[in-house]
Amino acid sequence: MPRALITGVTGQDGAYLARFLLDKGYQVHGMVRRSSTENFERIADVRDRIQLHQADLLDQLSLLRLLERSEPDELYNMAAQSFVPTSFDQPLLTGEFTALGVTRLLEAIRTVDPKIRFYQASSSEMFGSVREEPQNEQTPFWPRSPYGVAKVYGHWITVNYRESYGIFACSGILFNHESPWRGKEFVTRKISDAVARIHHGKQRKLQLGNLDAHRDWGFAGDFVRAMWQMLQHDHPDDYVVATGTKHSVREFADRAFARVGLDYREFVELDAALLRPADVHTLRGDASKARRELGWQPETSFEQLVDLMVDADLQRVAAEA
Ligand code: NAP
Ligand code: G4F
Repeated sequence: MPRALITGVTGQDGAYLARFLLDKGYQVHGMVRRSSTENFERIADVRDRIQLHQADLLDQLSLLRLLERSEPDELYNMAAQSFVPTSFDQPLLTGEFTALGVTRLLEAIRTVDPKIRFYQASSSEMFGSVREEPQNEQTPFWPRSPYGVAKVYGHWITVNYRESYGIFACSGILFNHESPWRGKEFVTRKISDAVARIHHGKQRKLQLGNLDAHRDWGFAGDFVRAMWQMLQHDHPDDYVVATGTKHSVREFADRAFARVGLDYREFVELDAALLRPADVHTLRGDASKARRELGWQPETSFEQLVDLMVDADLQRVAAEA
């Protein structure tokens, strides 16, 4: 039975990946950090099939022990401070988690078992102020936030440990991917949650920032498959994972409100406090390398994604009521 270790197993991607690997017959281990109350909602129904271990990206010794105890064949690094606005408020902590945390894991692999295959969750935020469209593996990086800068470090240290020490280390440059398990502070889930609450009379207005930002939004369930495919390939490499289409925040809101027969313009208010010191205005990825070499392609359209997120929040809010 192959063994996989997932850091960030309590997050959106960790939860989808854990289910995917369980279905593939893996023994799944998850790294969780200590908190005063457990936050295992996303893995509640598979909790008894995952072996959880406490460790923290900030604590090198805890990572060494984690690898010794879990003995993984594959390590998926999903853990990070992943919210861009927080990275402007906490740039040093973001660097510790999202950048240096990657080196700590790679050092643990070197020390405990250099044969462990490593996946790093890199990000389209690295393209930032984009140099070309669509963005592929050769497009230069120009990050626009401390988060983006930290991810550039994580990306290059992964490449460096592959080249320096022969570790099977892959960097997946994933464009935005969403789901009903997306954190509610990210714009898509903020919108789908608001639509459901407004529909059920629990909220009146929705404050948003930059409505004209464009993103290449895909479904998280599709994207975790690409992570696994990278680690099954015959050689380690870096891949862009994206749908190849982009839409604005405005378009997302338009479709989400229309799902319940409402016009977003009657509910959305602009809040300047939600604008970022520097934003990424547009992203659109070219995943042809992943399609060609891994056989990966997305299965969920933008329209299906919006609908499934709104429908899930409608159900949840109705159940809460
Ligand atoms: P998420 O929902 O915010 O989950 C982040 C996970 O990291 C959580 O499980 C969190 O644990 C954990 N974590 C944070 N700091 C930690 C620390 N110091 N030690 C241990 N665990 C820590 O993020 P996601 O959307 O699933 O994304 C997964 C990864 O992909 C992240 O690295 C993100 O930056 C990257 N990424 C995401 C996207 C996207 O569109 N979703 C695109 C490109 C790249 P708690 O539950 O305890 O907070
Ligand atoms: O949903 P967002 O917060 O995601 P963002 O900044 O693109 O980052 C996400 O995707 C990255 C991949 O490119 C990941 F690496 C990262 O970890 C994270 O998962 O914001 C998307 C856009 C931005 O341009 C933002 O300015 O939506 C705009 N926006 C407009 N109003 C808003 C809001 N974003 C948020 N969070 N909240 C708003 O009210």
